[in-house]
Amino acid sequence: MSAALPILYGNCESGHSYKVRQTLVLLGLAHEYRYVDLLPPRAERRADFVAVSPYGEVPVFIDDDGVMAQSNAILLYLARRTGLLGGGADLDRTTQWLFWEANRIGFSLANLRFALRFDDEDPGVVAMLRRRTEADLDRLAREFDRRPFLLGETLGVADISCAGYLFFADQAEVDLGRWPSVGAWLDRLCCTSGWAHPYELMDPKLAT
Ligand SMILES: N[C@@H](CCC(=O)N[C@@H](CS)C(=O)NCC(=O)O)C(=O)O
Repeated sequence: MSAALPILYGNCESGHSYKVRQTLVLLGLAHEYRYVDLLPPRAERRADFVAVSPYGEVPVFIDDDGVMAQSNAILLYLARRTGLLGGGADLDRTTQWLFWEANRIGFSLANLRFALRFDDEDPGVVAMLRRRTEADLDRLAREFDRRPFLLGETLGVADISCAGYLFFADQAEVDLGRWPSVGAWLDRLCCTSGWAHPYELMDPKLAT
């Protein structure tokens, strides 16, 4: 084993980076958080990141096993390696939710927020993303009408992933008050020891 800590490259506006760092924190896995400024063009970002990043995006996670990108792939890797947060007997259902998130919330709400906050708003695109976000929240609400967490009684990476971008709902002009069971689930997550809001956990001052 190398003595070097695992490295997470991320950014405070990136819900995908937040998902990984929140998982590392909840698992108690020490790591070095390296901040990547995403404003410069890809080739001009910090050189150590450009050298390792397979897709030019954050997050990127590096440990003794190598370099990994794609937030949900990293979550799956961490859950499987530790057998925790849905990585044990529930691994197949965890995988199912992570794939859902990548195609739904991680697409709809993430891009709705991006369009409204960082991009030129194309009204047609915004309307499509809003419809899709609302459908995704309807779907999540059906789960939390029946169970406290996506896998049942305990928190897993499926929850961390599906919740990640919901902490930016206000920036997407989405009122979560319409989905009270989703709000109650987010409250349960926030009560979990070690849980923190993205802007707190991803604060550049905590990074190298
Ligand atoms: N599917 C990827 C999405 C990663 C992603 O979209 N990263 C954004 C920040 S949230 C990024 O690096 N944007 C900068 C760029 O594309 O140049 C994942 O789940 O990790």
